[in-house]
Amino acid sequence: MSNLVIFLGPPGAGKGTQAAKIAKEKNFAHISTGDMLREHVSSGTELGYTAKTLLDEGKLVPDSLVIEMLIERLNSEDCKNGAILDGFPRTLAQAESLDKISNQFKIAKVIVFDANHEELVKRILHRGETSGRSDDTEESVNVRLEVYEKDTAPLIEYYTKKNLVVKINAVGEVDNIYNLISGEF
Ligand code: B4P
Repeated sequence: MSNLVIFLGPPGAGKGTQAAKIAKEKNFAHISTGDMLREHVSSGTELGYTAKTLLDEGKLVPDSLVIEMLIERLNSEDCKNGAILDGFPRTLAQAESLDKISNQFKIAKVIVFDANHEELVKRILHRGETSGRSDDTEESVNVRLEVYEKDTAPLIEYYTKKNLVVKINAVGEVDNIYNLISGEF
């Protein structure tokens, strides 16, 4: 059975930054649902077509589509060693879908990234200056943060009840935060 480590936290908290480093170091697959959706948009698939406007507006892509995409990805060979889920689950329905495949995958830990609102807005708008990401804009950032509070933050309690949560302070030097997370693997 492969281990899954979930990175949970608001947009801009640094989940993607840390997941890329840790996955390489620990030989885990790095699964970013945000990256996967952006790839669908750029390659013009049907899913990408549906996702495009939602991504731009900072809204979530429908659960059924993201769940199907994720489950298919988890069946890849490189997930046998374990995987970091960066940005999934983002809703209760997504979390429950993961529980349903607990015969194949075990959630080892849920790392919760904690960062204040001002820091998140600052990082996202700063990235927007160079990223070309259509959702790194002032209009979208507030929607993304609201969606996080409403749909995703309740998952902290969901996983706390399962005794899986480790909270880390995600404000500070990237390397210091990396050391905190690395110690949890
Ligand atoms: P994501 O791609 O997951 O984007 P994110 O939450 O904004 O980023 P993350 O927290 O990974 O921040 P990062 O490391 O990049 O989602 C984008 C969209 O995809 C969603 O809005 C949604 O529409 C859709 N989507 C994705 N998953 C979905 C799902 N499961 N269901 C439905 N829809 C889904 O860091 C941000 C910036 O901060 C970077 O510029 C980085 O360099 C900087 N940074 C990182 N660490 C730092 C530090 N310690 N100090 C200073 N800056 C730092």
